[in-house]
Amino acid sequence: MKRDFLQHAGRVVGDFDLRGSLVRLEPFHRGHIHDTFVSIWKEAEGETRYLHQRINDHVFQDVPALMHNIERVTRHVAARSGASGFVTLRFVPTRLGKSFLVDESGPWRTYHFIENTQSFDLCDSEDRAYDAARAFGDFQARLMDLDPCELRETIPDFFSSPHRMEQLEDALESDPKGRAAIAAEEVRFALDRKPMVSVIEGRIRAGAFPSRVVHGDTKLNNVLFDEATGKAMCIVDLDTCMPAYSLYDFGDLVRFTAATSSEDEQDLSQVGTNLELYRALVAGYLDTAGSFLTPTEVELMPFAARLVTFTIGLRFLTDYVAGDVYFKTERESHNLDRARVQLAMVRGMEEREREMAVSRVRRG
Ligand code: GN1
Ligand code: MG
Repeated sequence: MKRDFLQHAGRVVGDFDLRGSLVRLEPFHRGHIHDTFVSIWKEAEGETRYLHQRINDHVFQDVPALMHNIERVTRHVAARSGASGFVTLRFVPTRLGKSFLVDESGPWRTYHFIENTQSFDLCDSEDRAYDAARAFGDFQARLMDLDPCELRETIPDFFSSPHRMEQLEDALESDPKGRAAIAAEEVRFALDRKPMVSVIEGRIRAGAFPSRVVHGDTKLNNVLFDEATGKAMCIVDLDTCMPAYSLYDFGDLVRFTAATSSEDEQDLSQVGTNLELYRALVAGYLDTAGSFLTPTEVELMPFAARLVTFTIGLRFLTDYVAGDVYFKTERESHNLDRARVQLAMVRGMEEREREMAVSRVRRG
């Protein structure tokens, strides 16, 4: 990050309704989309930390709608937290009382920092997987009575796998960087699986289950765990809370949390899905989401894992072919590496389809 941008950020955060004097501001390297910073403010009572984000308005073009959704969801979830010990994200308003501000560098928002928690990029135990899955299922259960019509679709067709396939086909057609040939093997793998992308949408159209509000980015590192008790305490990154199919959240959870490697591992021999972690995710998710899922959805859980993994793979592959216009990258073929990981996991899940069936997992 450039030094003058950090200085600029230092000026911007002063426009939020924070007390005391700014001690320090540092970049906080999280996610593929926004620029994130943490600041420390000193007051008479001590020091307080805040998290600031310059929102990526290339990705989220309707920032008021994005902020509307997060405010609506946090209000709803907070009202249903009861004695669960769960903490909900809270914004700090601007000095003018708004949820975000826009300056020449773009839109900015500020959250209270949630102290004494930790997050994990890789899952270290079945208990951790179970707990994360319980937390996301519980989050969805609390959103059950939020009418999806109250939320705006901030990125059109964001969760639609057929749409993601079309985007890949469009990128291949224009091929602005001549990368389609380099990714020929991955492209073939993806196109061969085209029928898969419309399965869930077909079931929803046929009325098998409704669409509902989802979190939409259920990576393990979007759960904050209490440092003292190790228990899941807060769900963060609510940018993609939108109407979709419930199982998207389960699928994304498996994609990331049961993965045996990082999302951009270059050694494909490390890539796969850990079935012990997968079983823990199934059990944890059903513990809290089992009450509202239909039998068809429960049966589709392993398929959703495969479909979401495939769909994120399509998105990385598309961005590689399109010339890295969406996800942040750190190297030339970063998006291709990410796509390879997702597609290798899809292949693994295809091979282990029988073992992943929920009826088997539950019996075992
Ligand atoms: C992006 O930036 P991050 O990591 O929170 C993306 C998700 C993907 C994810 C893949 C708005 O989320 O949809 O699943 O990368 N968010 C957006 O790691 O596109
Ligand atoms: Mg996210």
